[in-house]
Amino acid sequence: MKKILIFSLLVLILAQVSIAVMDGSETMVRSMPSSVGAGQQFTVTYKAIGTSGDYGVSVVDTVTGGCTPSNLKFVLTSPATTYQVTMTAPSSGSCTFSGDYKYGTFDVKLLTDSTISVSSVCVPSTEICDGIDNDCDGQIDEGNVCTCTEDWDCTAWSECINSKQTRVCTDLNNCGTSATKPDESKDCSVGGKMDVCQYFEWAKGIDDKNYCAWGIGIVGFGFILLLRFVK
Ligand SMILES: [Ca+2]
Ligand SMILES: [Ca+2]
Repeated sequence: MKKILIFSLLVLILAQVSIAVMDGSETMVRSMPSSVGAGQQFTVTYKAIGTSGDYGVSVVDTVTGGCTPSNLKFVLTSPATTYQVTMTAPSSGSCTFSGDYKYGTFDVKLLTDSTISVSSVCVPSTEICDGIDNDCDGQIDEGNVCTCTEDWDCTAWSECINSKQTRVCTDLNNCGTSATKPDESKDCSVGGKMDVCQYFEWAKGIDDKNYCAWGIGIVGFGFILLLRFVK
């Protein structure tokens, strides 16, 4: 009896937890390019917003205008937050997406309608990461174009304030990552005493710690020789 009570309590707690992760305010958005060439493929992305923990959302989308497939039905479950579909455009016209979604046992909500226009011909351009077959070869975003290479451009170092110099580095390719981002701050000294190496570098207008270390080493070695000679 005691075990049954504990088990029931556990089920009740878990039920409370699973209810708590969704409150009905969750939404879903659909995104796609605004235009596509005749017969080209394009990607439609569905993104779940406001979810946390476990969830399940069923989506039904109807496509008119000749884009295929014309009926989309899927269930998106945790931990994924996006679902992508590859569509093929007709020879001309435009396609409209209209549908709805439903999180768990909450009410059905409407997706905002989306329309994509289809140009009569596919005009080849350089393949870029945009969900469209830009070069009209039948493949979307091929050639690793979605693998972004960071290209950092940094401003000059600021004046030395509170023993720190700063600068701002910007990724010209806007990858959204910072794997190769240079340092944006470094230690510095101003108005204070310079150590022997800093003085040496300042006097010579160089920035090479090895140069200074070698100098100290040579002077030290000479001093030792001198002591031996004096003996
Ligand atoms: Ca392509
Ligand atoms: Ca592309």
